[in-house]
Amino acid sequence: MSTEAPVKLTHNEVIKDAIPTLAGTIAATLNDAGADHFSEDDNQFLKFHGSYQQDDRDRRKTGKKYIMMVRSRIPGGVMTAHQWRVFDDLSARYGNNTMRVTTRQTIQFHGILKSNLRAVIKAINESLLSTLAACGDVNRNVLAPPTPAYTRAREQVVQDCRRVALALAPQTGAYHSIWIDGEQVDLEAPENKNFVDPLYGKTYLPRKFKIAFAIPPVNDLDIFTNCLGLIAIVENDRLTGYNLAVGGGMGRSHGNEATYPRLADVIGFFKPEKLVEIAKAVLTIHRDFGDRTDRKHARLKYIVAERGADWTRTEIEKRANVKLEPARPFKFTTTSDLYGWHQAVDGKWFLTLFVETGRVKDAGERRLKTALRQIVEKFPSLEFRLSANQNVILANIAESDKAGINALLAEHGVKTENQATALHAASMACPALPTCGLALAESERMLPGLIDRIEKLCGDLGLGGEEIIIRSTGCPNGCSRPYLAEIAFVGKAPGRYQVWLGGDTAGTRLNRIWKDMIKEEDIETELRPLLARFAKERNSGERFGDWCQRIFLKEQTN
Ligand code: SRM
Ligand code: SF4
Repeated sequence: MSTEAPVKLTHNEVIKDAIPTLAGTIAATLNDAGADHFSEDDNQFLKFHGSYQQDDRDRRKTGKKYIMMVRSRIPGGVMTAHQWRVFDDLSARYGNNTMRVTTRQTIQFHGILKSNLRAVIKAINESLLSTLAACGDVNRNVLAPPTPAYTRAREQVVQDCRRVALALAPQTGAYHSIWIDGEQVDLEAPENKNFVDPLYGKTYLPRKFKIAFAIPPVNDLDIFTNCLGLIAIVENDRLTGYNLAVGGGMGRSHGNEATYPRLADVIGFFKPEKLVEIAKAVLTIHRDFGDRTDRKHARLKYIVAERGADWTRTEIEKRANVKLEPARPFKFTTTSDLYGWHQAVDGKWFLTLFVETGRVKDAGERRLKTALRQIVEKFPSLEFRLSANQNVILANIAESDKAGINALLAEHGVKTENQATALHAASMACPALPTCGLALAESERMLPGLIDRIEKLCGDLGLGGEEIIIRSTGCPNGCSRPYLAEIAFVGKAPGRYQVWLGGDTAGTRLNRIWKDMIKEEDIETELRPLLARFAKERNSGERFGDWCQRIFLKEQTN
């Protein structure tokens, strides 16, 4: 008789096992005009379909007002002008007339009513994009370098990104039944009850899984924060293969030391032919070894941290039937986007537009949303690329179209040069309030004003124009990847933040906590002496994050 205590699986595992098609009763609830929201279990299934049930937290005093968030899946963040136009229509017709470019190169709609959810998801599918697996315990949107400036090898890397996204997509037919055909899946039919996804199995992954591709020296998608990072090794403009990085992630919880941000380990090199096998090997390691008893300990990063890089390498080699070569040399130097107009390697032009906190909207004189709408109508062959820094890149532009695009942007108050000050241009914020149910403090609505104040402080101290990467989140989950920033504000309670210091400009170093609970209005007072010391003591050209790491944080530890 076994003496081992029975394993208690999380509720998410129990419901996936019971309904492996992930259909839940979503379609039945959609078809019930009297129901204003989904059950808690269906809410979990909805995530796999790319939607979250939220409520407007600004309006809670008068009772919960349910709204839906819809997240699309856009491998590499590449959209046609037509797809942008469809998304623009959907946001105006069914959402809150904004489109939010996310830190994983997708677009989120907020404020959709349950009664319009099917129309939105159906239209996204008809535009030949999807929402399937945008969220949930599966592989999420796969990131790829959006900037076409540097090497022709980018095209191959984007193809590889699409190949991996397709190979790791879940196979359930429920998505089609619910959103396209509008039918409730018969949960008792044996083919549905016994459905087993060929890759994921019956219960999918223990938690989300994330992949990104990067081409050194540009790390504009923070590759080391992904479960699986693929670092392209390019020689003479040709892709020779990928260095493999495994086990990154940002999420942590306040007061739970067993949860922590972690950068991925680089464990070897392989040729592009083995890409899909390698990706499947890493994903199935997560599937088979991930902790299904505790969702706070269920990400791949904990397997890699606890079992070690050598174990992980051996397991990947066994599963993919490949011998990994030693990792090839590479160096990242920047995480930023190239703002403004630039010429790509193929001679075409591209324009990177700054989007504050990723929110594409019309705001006062700067009517970015309308400008982009008019641009897609007049220039239907250009391409959109969403950056993981929450910006929009217009690409594949002929020299002769530049003037017309500039004119439309100028008419709507959108600049193409000096679009934002150095601090704004290098900042990111997660949405937090009022839509995110997990937010403990403001982020998107707070950060731009705070940056104005820090900018003034920098000016007073002789640091005007200095670039410092600043990121904020409304809770410790890390959606804007704050633990890589030079300064991060992580929400702890309403109006109060932890402050983290010491990330680098290449996205290769985690920062460390400095203060645990600062009131938002006290942030400048707290930062002033530190920035003043930095201005006086820095080495020539030294960045704030590097100085913090070299001097200040060391003093704090001693
Ligand atoms: Fe995130 C959950 C927004 C990128 C770590 N994230 C959420 C939810 C869905 C809240 C929820 O579960 O109820 C947020 C929806 C807010 C809203 O109102 O829209 C949310 N995450 C976002 C976005 C929109 C932030 C943004 O500013 O763009 C990003 C959407 C990405 C996408 O298009 O797929 C987003 N989230 C990230 C990233 C960054 C990345 O992947 O590069 C991270 C850190 C990396 C990582 O995964 O470790 C991240 N989000 C989390 C976590 C913590 C996971 C963990 O390991 O503990 C949660 C909470 C959870 O999963 O339980 C979360
Ligand atoms: Fe919500 Fe926290 Fe993510 Fe911000 S970091 S969007 S508050 S889960």
